[in-house]
Amino acid sequence: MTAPSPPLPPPGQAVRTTCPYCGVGCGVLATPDGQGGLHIAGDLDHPANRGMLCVKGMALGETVGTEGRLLAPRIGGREADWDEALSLVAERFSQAIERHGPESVAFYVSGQMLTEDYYVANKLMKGFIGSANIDTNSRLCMASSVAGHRRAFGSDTVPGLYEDLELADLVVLVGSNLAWCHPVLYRRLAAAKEARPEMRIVVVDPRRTATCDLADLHLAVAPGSDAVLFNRLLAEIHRRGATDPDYLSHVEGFDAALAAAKLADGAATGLSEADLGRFLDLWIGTERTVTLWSQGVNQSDSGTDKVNAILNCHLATGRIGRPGMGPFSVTGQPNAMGGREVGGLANMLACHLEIENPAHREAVRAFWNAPRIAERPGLKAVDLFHAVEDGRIKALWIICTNPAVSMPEADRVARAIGACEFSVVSDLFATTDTARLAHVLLPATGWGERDGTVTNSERRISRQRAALSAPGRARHDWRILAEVGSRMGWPEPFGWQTAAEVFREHAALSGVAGRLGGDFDISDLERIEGADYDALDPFLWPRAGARQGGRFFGDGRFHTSDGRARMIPVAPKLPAGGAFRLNTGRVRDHWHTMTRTGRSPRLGRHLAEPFIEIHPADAARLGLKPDTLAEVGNTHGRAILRVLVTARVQPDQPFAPIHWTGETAPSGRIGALVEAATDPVSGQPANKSAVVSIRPFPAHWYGFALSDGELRPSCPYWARATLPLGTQAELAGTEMPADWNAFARDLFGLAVEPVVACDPARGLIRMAFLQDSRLKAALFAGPDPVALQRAHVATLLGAVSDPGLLAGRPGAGRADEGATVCACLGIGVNTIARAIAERGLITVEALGAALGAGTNCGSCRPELRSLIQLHSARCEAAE
Ligand SMILES: Nc1nc2c(c(=O)[nH]1)N[C@H]1C(S)=C(S)[C@@H](COP(=O)(O)OP(=O)(O)OC[C@H]3O[C@@H](n4cnc5c(=O)[nH]c(N)nc54)[C@H](O)[C@@H]3O)O[C@H]1N2
Ligand SMILES: Nc1nc2c(c(=O)[nH]1)N[C@H]1C(S)=C(S)[C@@H](COP(=O)(O)OP(=O)(O)OC[C@H]3O[C@@H](n4cnc5c(=O)[nH]c(N)nc54)[C@H](O)[C@@H]3O)O[C@H]1N2
Ligand code: SF4
Ligand SMILES: [Mo]
Repeated sequence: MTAPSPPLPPPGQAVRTTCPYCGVGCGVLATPDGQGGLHIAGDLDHPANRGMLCVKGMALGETVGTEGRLLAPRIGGREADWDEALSLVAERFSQAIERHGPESVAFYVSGQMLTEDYYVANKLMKGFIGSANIDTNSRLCMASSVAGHRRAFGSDTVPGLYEDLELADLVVLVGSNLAWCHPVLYRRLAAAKEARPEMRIVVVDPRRTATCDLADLHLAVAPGSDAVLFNRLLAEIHRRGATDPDYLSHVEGFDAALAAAKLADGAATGLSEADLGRFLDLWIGTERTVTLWSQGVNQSDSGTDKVNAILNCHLATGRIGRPGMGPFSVTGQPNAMGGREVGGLANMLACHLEIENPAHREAVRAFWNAPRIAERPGLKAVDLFHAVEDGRIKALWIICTNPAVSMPEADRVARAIGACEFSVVSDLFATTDTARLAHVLLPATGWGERDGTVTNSERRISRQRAALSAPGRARHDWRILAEVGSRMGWPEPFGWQTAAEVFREHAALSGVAGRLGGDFDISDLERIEGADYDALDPFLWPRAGARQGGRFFGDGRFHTSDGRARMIPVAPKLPAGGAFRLNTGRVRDHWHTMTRTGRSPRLGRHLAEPFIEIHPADAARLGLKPDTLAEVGNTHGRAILRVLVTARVQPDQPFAPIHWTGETAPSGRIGALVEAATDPVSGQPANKSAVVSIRPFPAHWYGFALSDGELRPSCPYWARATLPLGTQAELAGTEMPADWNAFARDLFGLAVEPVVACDPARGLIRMAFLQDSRLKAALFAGPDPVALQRAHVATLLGAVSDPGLLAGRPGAGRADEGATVCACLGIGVNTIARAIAERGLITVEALGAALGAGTNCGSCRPELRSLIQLHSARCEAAE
């Protein structure tokens, strides 16, 4: 049943595939090592990355394999065979539909599914079940960009290409931490600026991120004020006579948009007149301008307006769809774009067609030869889980996403899933916070095993190909969905045998859309043979025809009823001040809920526990000391986070990363703190602004533990990370354990006696568990945050016990690395700082030549640059 197509390669032969993480969509060469693992390299021939990979891509080999995988279906916790599981799912969905109608069931899917998977899910729900209750985690991610594009262009079209970033004279990054979230695109931008130093880069972000490192100007705007900034820009474009009258003949709504823009009060951005003026001069004075944005724009209760405020400026100046200029929404997930192409959102049909349009509905229904078609938009993510909570949804199927962590009001969402009459989860793991709540678990094949297509941020479709066989009884997501569709009574429409057949049908449907005037048309592939599909090279859509070079809208033709674009009047909505507004986002080396990146020791080295960045003035006022713990809470939830005091964030605007879960740090789940407020147009939640209160967590002790086996912490705070030969954990509690020996035995599940070193005067406990004089486990604890060279101690696991072990420091003559900066080569901050200060290495290249740092994947290059700035400045000051 799960025979992959094409056949798997022999060991040693590379498979060309695509990275499963961010929307850059880098080409990867994956070479099976013959033992279930993969060697990874960048694909020199892939146009997105030309051989480069970031650290997450480089570490892909550490995240595959069968360890910890869900290998067979489970029903109510017991293993079941596929036949039983699929029949049960089909029966319970059919039963709910029969008794309560098609709106009583829902799918919640993901921008990390392949296009083929997504296509099948959408066809089953919208065409055959006849409801549009299929929504996706793209609602939390791209929905405001989709809505903004549709309002302005009449279609959800990204006009530009990656090369526009390289061709531009000005790149404005709005609410995007490109250096960490789209690292290869960032490196392309950095290389372009190096080649043409006159190129200018502006970062608009309340926080000083690693991306600012490349910026000529960082605008630390007041949170949520982006629309004010772009309204101010539009008014100034007009005042200076910088509009493009020819282009404006293709645009409706200029006057109304301008009238709204003129009301903008630049002061609301919180920027100085000088900075604001510099930005206006740069933007208005530079024709080749790309404005790129991401979640700082989308994840807002006025995200769609922010998007349109940006689009208005590009439309007014005609800077769109030509080389080196245009608005550019970069997508987060590897197939966010493919999901939009198949119509995976509850308010879209397929191939960018509109659910509200009867002609579109009928065309899709007829193509599918479906008994019915969803008549109106379905429930968007937040509303969908509310409907699960109040029992309107009787059967729920969650595929390739972890909403019990990633949804706003995550505790509430988890309770709703747990209480649903019938819930199904398809995942790689049984242990995710969401999977643990489901009645039925279905084992899916993951990256490296699955086979299909994805579309990146610049509309480039690439193949993901299998290099490993499916573990256990895991099956491809599309096939699982098709089997359920067949069993629900539609064997013929769901009877595909290969992913290529699904792709052909999708391509053919896009031709129907194209004939209705749609932008997405790849119908020249509707008859692609299996072998050609297997060999398909990455390609851009549109593939041919009038849209030369793959850009849209340079010609002023849009997909609206009259072919003209729309400028939208935007009245900025500003958040109320006063409270702490918790900003949330990503770190360099982890992916979302860490179900895969959490398995890689290399990726755990950079940042190993949940934290909160807080401004020094706030920290002083709250009595929060560096490295202690803070308790962050509101009516929705509560979290305990490590305190990182830094002026990178503004006062009252702390930041916390989103990656930790019940599996890795149960008190670090940030989604639990975010209120489910949504944008009125797109339904996207405002994930960047949780109103919280903060206070010191009353820890009486802190600990650090490592083990070559299991770690079973039971204290109020713990955070776990994977080591090359085991696991480490940060620990803390409000009451000192009465018996440390008993505590350690429970923690490690070990019966052997530890070697103990205590320092009663300072209340320090140090324990090592040895076997054949090799270190099996160790615990360090005391009343203050544990000061210890963690990277060093981790190397001692499994080694013959080192005399320096219980001191927690390297022995004489061994350098102390400090926190890891270059994860690929394991080079720490102290080594780098010393090289800068003592050896006068003041370029990233010099550090690379001397230490190797930054020479592998390059993800740490922005941090290397900051360290150079910091330490060379210190040297100068000391001179
Ligand atoms: N390493 C890594 N890379 C990833 C991911 C990952 O999990 N890990 N996930 C991928 C996915 S799905 C996505 S969607 C992308 C997200 O990519 P990004 O959007 O670049 O990342 P975020 O960290 O979510 O947020 C970006 C920035 O928005 C800023 N911000 C907050 N509020 C505002 C505001 O009001 N205005 C402005 N202008 N900025 C604001 C934050 O300070 C933050 O630095 O990353 C993708 N790439
Ligand atoms: N507060 C806050 N919340 C946020 C955000 C934020 O910035 N702040 N960002 C939001 C954004 S932009 C996004 S995209 C979401 C991401 O949030 P999620 O989608 O919930 O996060 P992931 O960890 O990517 O979840 C993917 C799941 O799919 C599983 N999986 C991986 N591969 C496969 C496969 O091939 N098949 C199947 N069936 N399963 C697979 C993984 O094990 C994992 O459980 O989070 C959102 N939530
Ligand atoms: S930039 Fe990194 S995470 Fe994104 S696709 Fe490329 S290798 Fe993967
Ligand atoms: Mo995302």
